[in-house]
Amino acid sequence: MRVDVVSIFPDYLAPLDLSLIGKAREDGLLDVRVHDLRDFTHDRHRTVDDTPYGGGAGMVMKPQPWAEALDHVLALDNPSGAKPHLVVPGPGGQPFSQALARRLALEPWLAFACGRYEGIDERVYEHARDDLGLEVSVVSLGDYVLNGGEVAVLAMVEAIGRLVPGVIGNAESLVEESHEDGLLEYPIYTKPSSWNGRDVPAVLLSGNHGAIAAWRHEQRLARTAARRPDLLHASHATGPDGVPVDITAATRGDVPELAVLLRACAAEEAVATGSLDVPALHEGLDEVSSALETSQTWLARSAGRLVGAVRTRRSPDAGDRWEISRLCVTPDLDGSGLDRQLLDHAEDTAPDGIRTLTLEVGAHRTDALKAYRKAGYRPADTPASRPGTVVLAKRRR
Ligand code: JDE
Repeated sequence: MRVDVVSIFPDYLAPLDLSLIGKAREDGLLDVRVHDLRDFTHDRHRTVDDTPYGGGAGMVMKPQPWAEALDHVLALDNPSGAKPHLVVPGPGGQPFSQALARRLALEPWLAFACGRYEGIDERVYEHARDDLGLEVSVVSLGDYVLNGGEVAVLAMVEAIGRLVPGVIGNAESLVEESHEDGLLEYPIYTKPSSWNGRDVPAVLLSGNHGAIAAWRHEQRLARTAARRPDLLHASHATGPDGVPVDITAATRGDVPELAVLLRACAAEEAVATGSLDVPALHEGLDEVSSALETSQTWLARSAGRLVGAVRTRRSPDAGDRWEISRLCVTPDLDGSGLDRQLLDHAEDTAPDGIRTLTLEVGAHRTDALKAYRKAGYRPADTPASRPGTVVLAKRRR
């Protein structure tokens, strides 16, 4: 793979001579060339920046040196016959990831443009795309600001370079690593088995390979849930035990998603009772939205995904009664305990002075009814507001 890097600090890229990437360069697997942007200026001060049109803080990199630097890079010998894919590190780019590294590792030729100051004149990007015919990607290492793209290029060339065939000897060492399958790595240990009063987990010394694999998978899930809940896909969810569930008050922005969840629960009830007389089935965005004004809706989210909801309000008829309704959990988390978690939350948020808690629920939901009985609810005198439901009540402790 051919790599060209343009920077006003070419020495910053010196680490590319070291370690695995340096070895790959020696072996001819990577052909890395670093260019000084100031070589493409023509004034005595070798100026690469100027003040921004429209005002604002800082300086902007001028287009002309960049255009000449790109022309120079394109004119260099290139065995692949292709044009380079131009990668510009910047905080406003698409996120760099293992998946993007894998795609870029398939390119025969990458050119990196290291910006400094506030960034590069926008016309450089347009020129590279429209006039030079390059594919241009602005890529971010993360949501923070560096002084220049050089450190980002070091990271990207290392992540991409190690994926080039031959750079890493053992293909297996690539497969098992973090981010290749969406979970973080399990904790690892080496000898001695006891060090400074700390023992290696006994299961790892047991020789029981099944138990070791199960333990490692558990560790990966727990670690990912704790450090990177955003990585946890629903397919890994084992319910509230495995994935932390966040319960927060619903706001206007939650309405579309919440309406879909409530429809799903209402549809289940309609199917179970053979009746379309299920109020939640007929509620659209407006009803769900206006319910936020007259009652409190709580949402359960697991790794960002809406997995449950419950509605509470003080009874308009009897001020000492707290009405809990629309208790709804996604089908894949049925029986996970999330239902009970939401009910507990609905009870805990009842204000002082509440004597009775009521819960209206579909009469067909026998498992749920059993669980509510266990939670202290009994059929109430209050008649159900519609067929197919029962009202349960319990005294507040
Ligand atoms: C790369 N994540 C962050 C920084 C910049 C204010 C100050 C500076 C090409 O334009 C750039 C490049 C860089 C350097 O890269 C990063 C980075 N991944 O900071 C700025 C923008 N605004 C502009």
